Amino acid sequence: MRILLLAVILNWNLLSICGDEENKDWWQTTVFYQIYPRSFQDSNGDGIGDLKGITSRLDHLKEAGVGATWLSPIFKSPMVDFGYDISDYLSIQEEYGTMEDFDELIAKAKELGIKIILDFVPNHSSDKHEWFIKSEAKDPEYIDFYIWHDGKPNPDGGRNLEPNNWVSVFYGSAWTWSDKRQQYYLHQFTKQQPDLNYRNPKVVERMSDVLRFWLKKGVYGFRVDAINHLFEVEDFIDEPVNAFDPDPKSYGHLFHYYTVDLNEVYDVVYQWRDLLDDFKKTHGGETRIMMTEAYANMSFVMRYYENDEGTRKGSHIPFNFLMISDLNGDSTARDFAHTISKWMNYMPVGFTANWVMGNHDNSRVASRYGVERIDALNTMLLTLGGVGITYNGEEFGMVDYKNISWKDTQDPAACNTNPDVYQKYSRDPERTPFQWDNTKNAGFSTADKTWLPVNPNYVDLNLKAEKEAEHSHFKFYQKLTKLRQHKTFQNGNIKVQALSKYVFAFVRELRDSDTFVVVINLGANAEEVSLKPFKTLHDKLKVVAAAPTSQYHEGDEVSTDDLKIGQYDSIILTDVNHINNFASKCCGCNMLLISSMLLAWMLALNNF
Ligand SMILES: *[C@@H]1O[C@H](CO)[C@@H](O)[C@H](O)[C@H]1NC(C)=O
Ligand SMILES: *[C@@H]1O[C@H](CO)[C@@H](O)[C@H](O)[C@H]1NC(C)=O
Ligand SMILES: CC(=O)N[C@H]1CO[C@H](CO)[C@@H](O)[C@@H]1O
Repeated sequence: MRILLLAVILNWNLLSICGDEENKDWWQTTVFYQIYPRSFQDSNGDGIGDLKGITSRLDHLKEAGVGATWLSPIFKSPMVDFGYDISDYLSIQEEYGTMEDFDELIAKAKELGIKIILDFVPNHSSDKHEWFIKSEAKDPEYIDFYIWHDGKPNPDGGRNLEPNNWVSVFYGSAWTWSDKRQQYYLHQFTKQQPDLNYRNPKVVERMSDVLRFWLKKGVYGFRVDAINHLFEVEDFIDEPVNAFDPDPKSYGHLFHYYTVDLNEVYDVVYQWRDLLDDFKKTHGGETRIMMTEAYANMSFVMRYYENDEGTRKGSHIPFNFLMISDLNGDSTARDFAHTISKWMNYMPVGFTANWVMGNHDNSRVASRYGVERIDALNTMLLTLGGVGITYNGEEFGMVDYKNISWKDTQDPAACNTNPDVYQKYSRDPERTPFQWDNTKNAGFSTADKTWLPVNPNYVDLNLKAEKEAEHSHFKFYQKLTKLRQHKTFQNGNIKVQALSKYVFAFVRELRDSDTFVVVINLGANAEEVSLKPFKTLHDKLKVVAAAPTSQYHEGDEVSTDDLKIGQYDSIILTDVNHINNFASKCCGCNMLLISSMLLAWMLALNNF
């Protein structure tokens, strides 16, 4: 009897392994779309995008096949760093609209089934935030809300010297003297962005209140900004010098061992994850998520998923910046295959991959990889599996606008430098207004002057034109967001292989489901490749999607052995037979067989 029970349990367990569809949570298969509100849509003609503008354009996200959007900061701010310097975490910046506009945005998004994620900037506030003003005035409640330091005694007499050699990400010293408090305060970004002190539990608690406030408003989570900068060492020692960058004011001049990626960071992330999970428990509804921004190495990034012991969970989506940091237009197919595998290999088992191709801090895909590779990158983004993250405009191939004069330059990372070198530092080229159509200001605004100039190429390159064309980047993007709803793309595993210097492919397969092969040619020459290295494919494959410039069309049959692929082409193929050849058609039957054999074996062992 005991043995029989054991056999039944065993059988049950084995059967459950064969279940071919995992129950994925909404965020695990969604395309996230980053909106840069200042440049998305202006509704009141002041040349600056706003919330009403976003609400009026949400249909576009729906049409593109996007499921959620994260908005760069919309909170009250003196706009020194375009909203990344927040002076009130709980109210909306006037030029973006009102709290009512925000509620309307949430309501419209809900109607369309699009989830709103907000940018959360915990590292620092604005120097105009009430907390900082009170901290500077030594109000006892706020006295330790920021990182204050007396500095080092000055051998020549006079005001103390800066505490150490730390520099700001945006160039120059990370310390600014406060005449009022007669102390230095730390700022890892501009001097108008004083760093909050997370060693003070009151700060953590206040910021948790901020999260709860917006969750109650109906947002589905947060994209957490510059998270790895949250803590600095307590003894404020000098950072070691990197001889390759001789300019002592430049961020590259130091190795940042004491100001980023400290162990303490993760604990706060795990606490905020608990907060999100608790919120769901208390208030019901779907999972609220956290996406974290940290430009760090693999060991550090992976710890955002969970702690080393696997006992605490953190970020649902620790941004995968490998496509930005490790690859560019010169990368070969082997580089791509290696980089894709790198993330998959480092990621702890059971977690969800994500792919970030661009954002408001980096050159656009078309400018980093070349306009010829826009479709290739969108193909990867949407078929590699897990979460895809698109920066607004990339869905139809917007390019950087590099011709912005010193006078028109807005980005503090550039304005902090000088007219000779600013272009090297400026993030304005990827932040220019969204190109909706070929009317005035690309349909972005009716103003005579927009906050950043509109790229003059909008006359030809705009969303409307791409919607009207028979083949376009945008139409291909739509095709891909539809295709990725297939259960193989959602749940299947991935095998990636470089087939030549410029051509690589990956197979997506899942037991009892269609197999897909994605083939990408990054090079300027047509090639013939064999897909035989993927041993599970049949001899004939069928095209299910092809890039707009492809020689192929949906339904074309191709040979696995000898596949012609045009320059810069991306195609998606499926087995003609439409059923995975290695999977058993009757998983349950097999398991029944195995377990009866086991049972027989046990019975024999027990000498029944
Ligand atoms: C990341 O950096 C840390 C500290 O510099 C180092 O100990 C670790 O080995 C690095 N990990 C990887 C994957 O490079
Ligand atoms: C760059 O911008 C200036 C005006 O700001 C314009 O006169 C010039 O033609 C532009 N150059 C290019 C290459 O677009
Ligand atoms: C990479 C980076 O610095 N991203 C953001 C980090 O925070 C600063 C200041 O808040 C922003 O300016 C960046 O966009």
